[in-house]
Amino acid sequence: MTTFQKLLETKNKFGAGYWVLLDPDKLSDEDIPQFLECAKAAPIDGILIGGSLLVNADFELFICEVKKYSGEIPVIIFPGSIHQISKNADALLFLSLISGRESQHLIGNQVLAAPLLHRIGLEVISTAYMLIDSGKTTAAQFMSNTMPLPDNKPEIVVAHALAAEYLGFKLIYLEGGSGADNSVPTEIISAVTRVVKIPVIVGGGIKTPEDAASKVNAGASYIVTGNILESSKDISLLKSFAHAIHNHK
Ligand code: 1GP
Repeated sequence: MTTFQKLLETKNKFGAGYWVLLDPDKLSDEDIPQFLECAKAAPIDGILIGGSLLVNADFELFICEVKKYSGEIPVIIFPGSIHQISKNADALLFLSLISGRESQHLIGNQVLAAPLLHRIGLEVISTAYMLIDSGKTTAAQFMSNTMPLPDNKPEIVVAHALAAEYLGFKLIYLEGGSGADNSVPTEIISAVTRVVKIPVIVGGGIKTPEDAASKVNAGASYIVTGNILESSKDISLLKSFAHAIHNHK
């Protein structure tokens, strides 16, 4: 079974899946085993690894360390750049930043990465990545030098989502930006999921299980959290998020 099929299976089982974003610069090697014990117990359905800018950590070593303890949870690269590629992950979200008009992020980096991905045989999951305005400049906006889509114009987001589906992307990622003040509004999520058939991931600025559940009720198939677990240092929150996302009805 491919990782993509596995991700779809969790969505079919629970109605929605819970993924956690790990930033190699923020989670120390010593904390990985305990974190993953809690993640397995929660349970979470996917681990994303990546960041707009990695400064200190050794990406490859971090992936290997996480894989040692992740058990059955898929470990998926969420690349902030073409330097974030490893054959030791289970898959990679092959992102195209379709909210922007910057050719390097739409197709240039993908062309550079494709031969390497082919050589190492890593599963790729094509993902239409859209930045949604969230109240302040996020790292993803700054690093990509692109404007986010307005958060009060659902019709513009829907048009991008439809284009993504027609272009054959497997997933859509609605991104408020890591550490965003405001998460993606439920009105945007429901406008998109009413129209497109491919699964929609929502992340960025989700700080409470209740907010996560409201995104799922609006039609999100996968919820991603990152910062909240780092800032609260309370990993029992994993269970609360998983419970809210898996039992949202
Ligand atoms: C960023 O969606 C993820 O790509 C996670 O965002 O860190 O704000 O939870 P947060």
